[in-house]
Amino acid sequence: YVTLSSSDSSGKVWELEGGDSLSYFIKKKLRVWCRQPRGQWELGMIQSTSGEEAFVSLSNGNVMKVDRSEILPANPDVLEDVDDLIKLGYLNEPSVLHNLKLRYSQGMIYSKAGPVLIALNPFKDLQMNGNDYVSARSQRAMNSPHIYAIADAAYNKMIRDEVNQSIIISGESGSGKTETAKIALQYLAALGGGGNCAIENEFLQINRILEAFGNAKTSRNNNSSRFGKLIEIHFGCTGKICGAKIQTLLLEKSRVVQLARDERSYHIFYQLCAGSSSDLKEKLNLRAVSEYKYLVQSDCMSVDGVDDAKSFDQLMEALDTVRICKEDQELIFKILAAILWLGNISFQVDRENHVEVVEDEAVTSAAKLMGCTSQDLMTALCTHKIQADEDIIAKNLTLSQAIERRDAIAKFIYASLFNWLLDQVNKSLEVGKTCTGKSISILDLYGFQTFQKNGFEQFYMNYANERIQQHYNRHLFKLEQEDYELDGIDWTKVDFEDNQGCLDLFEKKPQGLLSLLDEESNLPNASDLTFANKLKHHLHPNPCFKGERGRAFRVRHYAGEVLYDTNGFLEKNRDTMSSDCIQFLSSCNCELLQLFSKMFNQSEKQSVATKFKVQLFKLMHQLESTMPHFIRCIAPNTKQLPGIYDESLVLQQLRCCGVPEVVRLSRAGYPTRMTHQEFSRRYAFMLSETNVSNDPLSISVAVLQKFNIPSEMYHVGYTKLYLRAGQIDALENTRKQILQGILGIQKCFRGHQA
Ligand code: AOV
Ligand code: MG
Repeated sequence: YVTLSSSDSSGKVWELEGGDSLSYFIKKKLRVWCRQPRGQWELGMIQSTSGEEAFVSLSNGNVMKVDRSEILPANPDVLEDVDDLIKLGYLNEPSVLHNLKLRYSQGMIYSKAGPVLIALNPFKDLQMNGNDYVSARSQRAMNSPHIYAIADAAYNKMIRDEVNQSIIISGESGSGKTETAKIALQYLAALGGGGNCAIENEFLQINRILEAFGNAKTSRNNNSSRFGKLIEIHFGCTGKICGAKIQTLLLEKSRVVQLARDERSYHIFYQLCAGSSSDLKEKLNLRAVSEYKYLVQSDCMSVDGVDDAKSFDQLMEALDTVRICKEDQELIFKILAAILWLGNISFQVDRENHVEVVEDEAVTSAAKLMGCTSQDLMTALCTHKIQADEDIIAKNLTLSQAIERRDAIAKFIYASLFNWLLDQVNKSLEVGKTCTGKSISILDLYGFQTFQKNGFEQFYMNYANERIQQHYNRHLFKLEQEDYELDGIDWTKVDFEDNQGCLDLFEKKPQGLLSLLDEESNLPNASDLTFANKLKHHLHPNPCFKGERGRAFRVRHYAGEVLYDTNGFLEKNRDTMSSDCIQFLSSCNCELLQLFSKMFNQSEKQSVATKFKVQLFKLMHQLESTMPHFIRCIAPNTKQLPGIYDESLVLQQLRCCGVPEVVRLSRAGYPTRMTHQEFSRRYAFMLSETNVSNDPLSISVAVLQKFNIPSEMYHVGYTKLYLRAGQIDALENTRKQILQGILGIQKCFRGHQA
């Protein structure tokens, strides 16, 4: 037989080993993969060999001469389309790619890689997530890989083991995380709603609100999440949903005032302009999108296939659902319109170089919407008031300072509005006091991203992805293997790409990226350039870091290298909102603005990097106490089009999540493990009374023997019982049958009594 060696750490190739293996392939006329000059793999058959070279006839009839290192074994036809990569006879890159491609072309976007669900983005509606499908799924045994099966497993485990569960969805930007999260949520709502569609509807509406205010078109994804979220669904003792809570991770607020080409600001602005009634338009003095500078700067005002006006109608309905009253809705829209008008405010410089606001419609409209006089607003934008002892000194600002101040106010108001909305949503979802059960959390963050220009936003979003990756590695590789070793299982270690080095680069104190950023942000004369130089000085040499010319630096992330430009890093990290601006907002005759300024005064004044890290750690800490289920989303192309499967793009994403390593590990490993106590508590009743001893380990062994679990399918550890894939399901089925039998007898017995 041909044996396979493991991939090297970069995951490059699986080698064909053994001296005469090629001749075996020739003799048996077996198929092989043969690497083409441009890197892609083609199926073929070896005809002859000479030294280190082989002649391979390809399926198109051509014969090519290749080095034997460029040949890999292919799977026989019967193993062409397996729903779990574990079942592949030969686990090499071309076989994995081919398998997923074949399934993708048939509309099967889900496959398993051991415990991990791989979800390829179809970029089209596959009609497989409808309501009927939900009920059909929950009734039928779930044999094929699907998000439903993952959600179902999480639900059953929560009920059975009384342990909180989590569904952790990761993948690059545009790979389908948010859609996947919605499908999981919908399924759990159907399962835990007990036939009540209200909960399903409420979740749907909440997603609408969050997406309108927190998603935007980027060059990667027309509906890109610009905030991270963790939805925690709570279930009561009977398994019914009794509430939910949404936690979020930093919203990208720079988008409100600054857009890259071909990108849009938050959907809500376009929806409001397109969909509001003429009455509302008049109240807000609202114009077309093209008249607002904040929106027009990117030259991209509409998205193919998106009807902003219709979305606005849906949004209003959603706001009703979460019980935001009409008055508050109008306040929200006023604030949004005020932000748009703020963006249109322009400045001029007088002869003494004093900056002043151009008194036009923009400033009068903004002031009116915010509930102040134009004069107040103009003063707030052009002067900086400082408290000096008893007196207040007003200092004139420069032109760039005034612009910065205008934008800071717009960003502050928008971010506060987002947080306030989230509070309202959470109030409507509130977990009842009687809810004593367990929860399932669904994590959906912003995906890993590399653009041509990568700034502060990409920096912290990619950092969050490093943390998620670490969680994934820890649970799938580290903890699993540590367990085997501790419990005395003979185990050959499976290596994986650890990203600890990169996380250290970010988090080490005092000389990690985040600490150095905070340090530099606190120095009075620091600039983005001095920050970049500081990084180069302190972080060199580090395998995950590379200083570049000028203000740039490079980080080697788990998902690839990213070149960051430090332009704007310090400013965005400080995120200052001067106290006189806050004072001004609190003086406005608008309930929400007053509330926002109060919330600001109560909040902790930390740098953005520090705040982000705290939020992220809180989320991760919460996830640590749950049993994770992993879904890896994969974007088959960057064009966001159906039917295109870019092999190298898919491959790169599969490598990032260590798919071959996960498969190898679960093939060799025991995915189910329970302590002897847990196991015996659940299954002891299935033994006849005579052979029940009190010792959990003996009970475990007795159950295994009684139900004929083959000895190679389990391992009895010191503390736990380890079972190979599929074994627990068989046992659970038997348990169900026995239980149904017992219940049947009881019913029958009661019937007789009556
Ligand atoms: P993301 O969440 O992973 O990106 P999304 O979930 O927003 O990606 O998916 C991007 C787009 O792909 C969606 O708007 C849909 O058009 C399409 N899509 C994704 N999954 C499906 C599916 N199961 N069925 C049909 N279409 C789908 V980001 O938030 O940018 O990281 O930051
Ligand atoms: Mg998303």
